[in-house]
Amino acid sequence: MKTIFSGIQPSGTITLGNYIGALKQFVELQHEYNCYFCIVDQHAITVPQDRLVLRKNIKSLAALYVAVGIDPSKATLFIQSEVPAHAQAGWMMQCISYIGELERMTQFKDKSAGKEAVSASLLTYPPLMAADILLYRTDLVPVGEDQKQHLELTRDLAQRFNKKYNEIFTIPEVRIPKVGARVMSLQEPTKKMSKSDPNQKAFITLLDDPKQIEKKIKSSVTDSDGIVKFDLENKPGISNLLSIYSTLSNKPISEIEEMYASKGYGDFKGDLAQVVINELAPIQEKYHQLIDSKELDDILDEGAERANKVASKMLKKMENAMGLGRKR
Ligand code: ATP
Ligand code: LTN
Repeated sequence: MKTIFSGIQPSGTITLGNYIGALKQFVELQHEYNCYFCIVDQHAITVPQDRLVLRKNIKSLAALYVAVGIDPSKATLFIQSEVPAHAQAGWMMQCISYIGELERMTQFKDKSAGKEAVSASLLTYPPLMAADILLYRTDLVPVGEDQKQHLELTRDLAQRFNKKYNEIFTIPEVRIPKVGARVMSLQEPTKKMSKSDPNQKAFITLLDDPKQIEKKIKSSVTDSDGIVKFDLENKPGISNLLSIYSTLSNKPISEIEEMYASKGYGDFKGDLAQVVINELAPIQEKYHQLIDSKELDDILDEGAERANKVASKMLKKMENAMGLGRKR
């Protein structure tokens, strides 16, 4: 059976973007692959986090993974910092990365632009991500479009290591969904929807209540021509809403365009809000059952144990290949 690895940062409550671009695919893939799903808290601290909020977000993300349908008896669900091999292997991957290639990463450029104090870890984020993936002999990494560049770098680093030291790494492939790979901000539809956006109206979280969802969709930025039509260049707002509608209702975009051919944005937005509310209702119900349960802690304990077993073996191979410590 082939192996999948993917991670989400506990940097806020996950958004409709994370759900459509990443989580929704995970649920389908868990039946065909040996899956590792990680809460990447060490990636989240590359930007400042409040200690208590981070703790809460980690648990909340774990509960959401399960609430959307990840089955912990099939997939391994764990917290990155509870498997020390990630940070250890991340250091080794940093040692074979070049500053130049890290500076070229769009996420680094976006997150550091205009900032005075940029943490070194924002630059060395991709080697840690490469370590996450390579520790599990991952074949496939399902992510949203924004992570494609990091995956290309992961492949380069793996090949570099294999050539320089020893052929120990599997070279992973990226998997990006056809529709919904890049859900856009509701307020600036040319920018991706992001859970750490300071503007709350720009994103819908999986835990928003029906009133908030309706309000955010109704006040989303569109255009003034009143025609529900997919046109990324001239109508980015409406195109984004159409993509969301399409992925959640399983209807092709053309069919939705026809449904609203003689209706205005008001009807379209009202119906879309209902589609989103209906999708999230069962997820939220499950979430509330899980969030303070012992079951959730047991799932994470077991996940960490399983992940530690696999990751520490590969770590040992990496150390042997590079000549660290004593041979054992
Ligand atoms: P942050 O705002 O803290 O940088 P984020 O919301 O961009 O976080 P991540 O935790 O970095 O989310 O990403 C988790 C997964 O969700 C990744 O696979 C990523 O590609 C995917 N993803 C993130 N944002 C979107 C989006 N707007 N559309 C589709 N997929 C997305
Ligand atoms: N960098 C990713 C999160 C992430 C990840 C990973 C995704 C960390 N490690 C390993 C896939 C595989 C992000 O910012 N979305």
